[in-house]
Amino acid sequence: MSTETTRPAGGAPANTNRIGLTRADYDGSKTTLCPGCGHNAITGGIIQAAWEAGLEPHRVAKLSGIGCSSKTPAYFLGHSHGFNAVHGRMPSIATGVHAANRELLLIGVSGDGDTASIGMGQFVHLVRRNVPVVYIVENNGVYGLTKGQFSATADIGSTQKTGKANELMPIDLCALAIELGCGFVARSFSGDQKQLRPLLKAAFAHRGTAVLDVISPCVTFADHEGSTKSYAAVKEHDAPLHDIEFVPYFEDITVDYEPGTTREVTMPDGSQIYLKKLTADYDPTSRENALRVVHEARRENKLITGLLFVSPEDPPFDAELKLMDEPLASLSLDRVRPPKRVLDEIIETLRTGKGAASAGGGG
Ligand SMILES: Cc1ncc(C[n+]2csc(CCOP(=O)(O)OP(=O)(O)O)c2C)c(N)n1
Ligand code: SF4
Repeated sequence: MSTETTRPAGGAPANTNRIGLTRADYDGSKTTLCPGCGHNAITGGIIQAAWEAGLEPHRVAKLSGIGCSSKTPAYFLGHSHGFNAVHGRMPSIATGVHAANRELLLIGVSGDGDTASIGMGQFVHLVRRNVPVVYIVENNGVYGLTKGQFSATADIGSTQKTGKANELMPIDLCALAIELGCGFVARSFSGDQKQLRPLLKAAFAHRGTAVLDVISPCVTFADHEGSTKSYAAVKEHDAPLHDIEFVPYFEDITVDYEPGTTREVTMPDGSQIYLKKLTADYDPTSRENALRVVHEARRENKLITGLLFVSPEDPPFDAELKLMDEPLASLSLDRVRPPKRVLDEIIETLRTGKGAASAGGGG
C-alpha cells in the first residue's frame, strides 16, 4: 500500500499523537509475567494501538477476570480506569460499567480459562447482548496461573509438558462468537504485531462487542513440542486471510491500492478497514462464510488469522435498552430515583388494580 497524507506540516511534535500524548503516556506498571510470555507482546500491541488511535486514557476502562492474562491491564494505560473482577465475571462488570457510563471505551482482557470455562455463560450473554467491549482473549490453551492444566480451547491431541494428551473437543471462541451474532470477530497471534495492531484499532472503532481471540504462547507450560499453541506450532500453521490496514477517521490519508485487490469496510465513526487479498478473496461480511472458513481450517489443521467477520451497523446494547444519552453515572440522585409520589402511585395501582402510575422523574 502506498499512503499519502495531506495533513499540513507542523502541529503536534512527531513523537506525540493527535491528542498530544507520547507512547509512554499509555504505559502501565512493569510486567510481572514470565519473560517471553505472549501476553506481554499483546500488552505492547494494546499500548501501541491505543497511542496510534489517540484514545483518551481517562475515557478508557480496563476490565479483567483472573489469570496471568487478566493481570495484564495493570501493565498498560496506567492513567485509565480499571476493575479486576473475579474469575470469569468480567462480562457482568463490563455490562454494568457500560450501563452506568457509555462514554467509556471498555477494554476487557481475559484468558481462555477465564472465558471458555468458568466465564462461559457470562461471555455468551455479553456477546448476545452486543455490549460494547473490546474483548481480548489471550489464548494459550492452558490455565497458566494455576500451573498449566488444559483449558477448554486446547486442541485434541495437544500435550501437556508431562506428555499427557488432551482428549476433549476444543471450544472455538471465534466460531461461537460468530454463531452468537457478534458483529466483530478476529483471530490473531501475539507474535504478529503487524496484524494485531490494526485489528485492535478497528476493534476500538467498533460499537458493539468486538471479540479478538489472540493465540498467546505460555512459555512456561505450553511452549514444548506437542503443544499446538507453542511459538513454533503457531508459526508453522498460521494462515493469514489478508493483510490488514486501518485508517482512522481523523487521518487525512489517501490509500492507493491496486483496484480489485482490497475489500474495504467502513466503521460507524468513518474509519476504514482495508483487507488486502492474500491467496483467495475473503468476504468478512458473511457469517456463513466465516463459520465455514473456521471449520475448514480446523479440519485442515490450519490456524486462520485475520478479521473473520464484521458487521459494523448492528445495534449495540445501549440502543436496544434505549438508554438516555447522558451517562447514568453523572445523573443526580433525584433524576435516577423515582420520587416518593411515583412509588406511592405504583403501590396503589398494584394494591387496588386501579389507576395508572405516572411517569417517573422530577420531584
Ligand atoms: C472461582 C475460582 N476458581 C478457580 C480459580 C483458580 N484459577 C485462577 S486463574 C485460573 C485459570 C487461568 O487461566 P486463563 O484464564 O487461561 O489465564 P492464563 O493464566 O493462562 O493467562 C484458575 C482456574 C479462581 N481464582 N477462582
Ligand atoms: S505461566 Fe505462562 S501464561 Fe503465566 S506468565 Fe508465565 S508464560 Fe505467561
